[in-house]
Amino acid sequence: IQATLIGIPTDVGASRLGAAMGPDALRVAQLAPALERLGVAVHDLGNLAGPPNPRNERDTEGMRNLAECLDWTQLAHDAVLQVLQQDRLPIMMGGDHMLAAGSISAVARHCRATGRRLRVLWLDAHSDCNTPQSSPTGNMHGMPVASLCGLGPAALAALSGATPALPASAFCQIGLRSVDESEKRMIDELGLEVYDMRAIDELGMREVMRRALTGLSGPGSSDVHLHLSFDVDFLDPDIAPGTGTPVRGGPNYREAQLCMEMIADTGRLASLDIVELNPALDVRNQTAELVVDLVQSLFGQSTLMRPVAGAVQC
Ligand code: DIR
Ligand code: MN
Ligand code: MN
Ligand code: MN
Repeated sequence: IQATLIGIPTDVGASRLGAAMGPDALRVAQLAPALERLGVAVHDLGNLAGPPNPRNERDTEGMRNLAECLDWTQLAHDAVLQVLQQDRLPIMMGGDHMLAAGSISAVARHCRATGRRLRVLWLDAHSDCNTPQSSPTGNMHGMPVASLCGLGPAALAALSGATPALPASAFCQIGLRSVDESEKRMIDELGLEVYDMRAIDELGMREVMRRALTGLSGPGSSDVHLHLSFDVDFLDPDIAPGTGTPVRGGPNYREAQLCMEMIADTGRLASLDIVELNPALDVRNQTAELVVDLVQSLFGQSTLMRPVAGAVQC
């Protein structure tokens, strides 16, 4: 595998400052060498340069910093598309989760152009499917899923060259435990596939991931592009304090490892967002180090030798 790291140092979509330092925290935690030890050839593009955070109040449409979010998502889109066209695996080092509206738009555009089927796994404590009208905060990082599904500002929703960028059925959300009332209705309306924390409690991470990854391994699945959008607040705050909107009751270390290992087993991972890491709130970079550890599992690190694309079958 050849991977390209793209630093996307923005916090214009969040309410708290600090996620803009995420890319460097991941570098300090040795993300690139960790991947290289697994045989991944890594190139670090450095950081994209976008607008600073003006910390605006909500505009009349209900959004904060829309102009800056548009700039950052366009930058992310363009950089990701270029990497995909080089047949390399882009790893987006965020930055707040709004950037996924840009990265996934590029992935959707690339899949359309190359006739691939897109599956998006969204690991998050939140559903991020608010619209400007429904959002209780106006923070754009709570809106990328709605935007990718064609809702909200047209310029943002059209980034991929088609609106919606992808069908809602392409998404699978895992780990949710903080969902606004408006988002509950939206999940229903869009028909999003969701495994919330209660599902993980009742079914276990193994069964949740087996269901989430159905159709992604074995013959007939080689045309699937699997995108992972990994919001660090997916993880329990006890192990991952370095994030802006922590919510207790998330997956523990072993559950998170199993999640990543089962994704790796499919052999279909083709692009990755790492978002909402906030070093200003972290403890001695432990969250960045944990993320690097988990990303190693995502790229095939395992205790024993394991077969790829088959281990998931029960
Ligand atoms: C809340 C929080 N649902 C919002 N969202 C967060 O502002 O829309 N997403 N923190 O990651
Ligand atoms: Mn390609
Ligand atoms: Mn979140
Ligand atoms: Mn998120």
